[in-house]
Amino acid sequence: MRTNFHLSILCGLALLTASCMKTVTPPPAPVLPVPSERQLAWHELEQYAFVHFTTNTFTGKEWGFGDEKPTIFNPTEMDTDQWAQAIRDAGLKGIVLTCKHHDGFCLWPSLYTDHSVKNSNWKDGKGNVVKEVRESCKKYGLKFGIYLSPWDRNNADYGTPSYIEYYRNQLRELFNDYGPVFEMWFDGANGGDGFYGGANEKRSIDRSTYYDWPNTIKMVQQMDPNIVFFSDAGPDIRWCGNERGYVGETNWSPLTPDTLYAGKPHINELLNHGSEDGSVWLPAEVDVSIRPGWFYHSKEDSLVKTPEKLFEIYLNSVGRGANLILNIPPDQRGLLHENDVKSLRGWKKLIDEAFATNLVLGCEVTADTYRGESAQFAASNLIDEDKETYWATDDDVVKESIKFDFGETRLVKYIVLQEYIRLGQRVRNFSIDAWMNNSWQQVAQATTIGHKRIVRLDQPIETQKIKINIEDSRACPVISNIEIY
Ligand code: FUL
Repeated sequence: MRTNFHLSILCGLALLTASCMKTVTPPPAPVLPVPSERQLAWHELEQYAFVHFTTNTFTGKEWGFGDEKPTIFNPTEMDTDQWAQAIRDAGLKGIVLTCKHHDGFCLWPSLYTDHSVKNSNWKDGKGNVVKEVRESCKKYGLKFGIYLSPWDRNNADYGTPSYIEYYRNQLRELFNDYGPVFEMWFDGANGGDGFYGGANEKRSIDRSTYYDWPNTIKMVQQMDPNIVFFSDAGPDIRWCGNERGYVGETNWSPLTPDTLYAGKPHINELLNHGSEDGSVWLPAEVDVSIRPGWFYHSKEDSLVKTPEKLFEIYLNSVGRGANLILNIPPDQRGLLHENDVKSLRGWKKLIDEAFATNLVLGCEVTADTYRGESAQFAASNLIDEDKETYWATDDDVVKESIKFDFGETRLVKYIVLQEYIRLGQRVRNFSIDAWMNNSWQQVAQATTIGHKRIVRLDQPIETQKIKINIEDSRACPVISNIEIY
């Protein structure tokens, strides 16, 4: 009796296991390349501030020659809390500070040079902008990033091997005293002429070998393993190829770094679009200033970008799967100017208004097919507000539609889509239909999705149903999130 009982339990278990095995559908295989954990964390930030501040703020220049007297740096009402608060209130997630720009002037009292705040009149030479910004970032919940210009027009050794040691010593000071650092910005600008300790000459370097980047990067990674590096060509984040505030409408995060070298024809186009068959994950960052210049100049007070322009930049950067680094330069008082703060506020208001009511929450969502007909890959994952769950199709399905029914007529203007990029970037093209006059009518067409795509319809439309058609994909589509506003 006991044996029979055991036997039937065993049989039951075996049957259950067999039936479970039959219904488990494996997730899609990744389409390479895929982002690293560090890059995934960076994608989530989406937007942060750039702050350009140095002697240029006081001389009116954009590129200081390197012969500026440190005493000229003298902000009168310096308040980094004011910067951090305005930046946080605008929805930006961090600050990347120009700790040293091309003029070589250091915003912290570096032990390795006299060309710094320690020889300025500001706070009798006892001030430290890097430290103050670091502390304000902490106070306002912002990440902190470092820009340290490789080109140094002040340093007498620039162009010789000893300058590389100088540069690395400064990185050690910054990372040891002001970390953790979320992003390091290596600027590709190398103009040639400069003060260079009084030599007043033109110095050329071989960009590909002089800085010995692989070893510098290794050194920084040892100090801060979570850092991501930005430069024209990565290794973690790439430049978007312009400083006007947009990445390509088609924007692939993959790119093959071997195809990137200065002087290559159409390089900026390549940076702007990435490449579908790229060998590494190298997502784009869009760097743009709220003013015409990177540094504050009072003559540009009336030329601050409007909230509407900033909103367009947002759609053309974050809305195309890139991150946005928006420069807001402090003025001679050491404050973000009233006009800039006003624009930031207006911009945040536009974003909040545009994305106020997500119409998909609680609505009916269906896809004609989903992977293995398993709930794990059903369309409901698109609207569960969990970015770790996703809708996916069977491996041989690269063209499929998803339908949303709001149950009543609603006004639609924006559609937000996100791929589950842990498994690679896949979608090549998609279109959007709206149910109007008893039929589906195409209202938009777009190409890549990646981390995020925001489609703005030409006109807001009244409709009860929206259909998203994935038209073509490198492999079965894997979408984690859709929002409709
Ligand atoms: C450029 C620099 O030359 C500009 O001054 C600015 O810092 C910008 C972000 O990068 O390459």
